[in-house]
Amino acid sequence: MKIEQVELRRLHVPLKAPFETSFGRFTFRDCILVGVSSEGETGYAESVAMPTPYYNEEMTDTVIYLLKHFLIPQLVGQHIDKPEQTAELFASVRRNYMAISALEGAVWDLLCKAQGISLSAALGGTRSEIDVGVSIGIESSVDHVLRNVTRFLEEGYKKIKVKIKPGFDIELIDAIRTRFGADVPLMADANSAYTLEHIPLLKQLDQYGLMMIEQPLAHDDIVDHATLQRELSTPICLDESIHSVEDARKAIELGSCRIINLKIGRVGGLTHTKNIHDLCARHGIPVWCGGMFEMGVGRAHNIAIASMPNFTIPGDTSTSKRHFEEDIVEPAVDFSKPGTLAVPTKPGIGYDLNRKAVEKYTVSKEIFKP
Ligand code: OSB
Ligand code: MG
Repeated sequence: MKIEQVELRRLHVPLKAPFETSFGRFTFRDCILVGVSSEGETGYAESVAMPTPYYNEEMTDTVIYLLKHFLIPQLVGQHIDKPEQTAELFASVRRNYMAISALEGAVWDLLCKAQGISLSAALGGTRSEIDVGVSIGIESSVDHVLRNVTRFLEEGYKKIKVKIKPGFDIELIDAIRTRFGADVPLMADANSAYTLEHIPLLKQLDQYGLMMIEQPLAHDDIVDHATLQRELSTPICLDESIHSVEDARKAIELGSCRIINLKIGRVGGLTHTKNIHDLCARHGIPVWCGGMFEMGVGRAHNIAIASMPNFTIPGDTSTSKRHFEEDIVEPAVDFSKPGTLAVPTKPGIGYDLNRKAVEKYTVSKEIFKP
């Protein structure tokens, strides 16, 4: 199909409650919604970049710059018949994976809609339902986190992930285990807040039977993580450090992790996500789908990838109401039964835009044609 038009919107959507990590505090979603159109169909995707360059080097403004000045001009007017062609088209761009991913994901949705198949089916998804976990931010007290854990366990979430940082770690995990018992599927995400000097402290976590510890060391490291993994019985899961299939191959070879958190935006799109998924499956490394406060369109993409066979651990693919009063898709993303999301079978991402909500939250809009 010939790509006829790309629409770029920036949306500002408040989070229900501020979310704090070791690298910053978020109060709203600064979302880019991309629509790619051809032959009367439009495919949609979101950028997952944050408003600040503290998760990785990208941020909303750099994503918009890349899209406007490099990526969209290369795509409009092109004939695209296989979704993998978009990844090839942008293969010579270094990094800027969240920008590439926003456009690439919209093309996948467009082609699936044109062919009448669901995104899950196109990716080789094998699940009709996925198990769902939740990510809980750092709070001003351990008690506050305990209250959040109670609430999300009651809602049915099947994995609890808590954010930790030095000074807000052992006591927190100890309190959760003491209150909720050893059987709660529990993990911690450090967002790179530790160094090898913390080995004695991190070893203390081994006694709590965590499913994994996510990204304890530097965002650009896979060497020290291998050293740390040799010292820990708790599996290390990498998030920030994995940007490509090559990163994943090297991390697996070095023994830097036993699990990988896959985020479509962080690795440059669905084609690369699928390739990393397949590589991990061949090496017996389970993967799960991370979250970046996606709105409904991004959530729908996440649900589709989580239906692939090696996504064997519940992801951070919580429902719309976890972070938002109102979503930009209808119906909003909600449990089919507690802790479970149904994988859509409709063409493409399987959710329709809630156009009224999209308009309400749009702060700027631009249209590109050949
Ligand atoms: O490290 O997984 C992370 C949010 C923003 C940036 C990084 C991360 C996160 C989350 C939130 O953990 C997951 C979510 O609820 O979408
Ligand atoms: Mg993480």
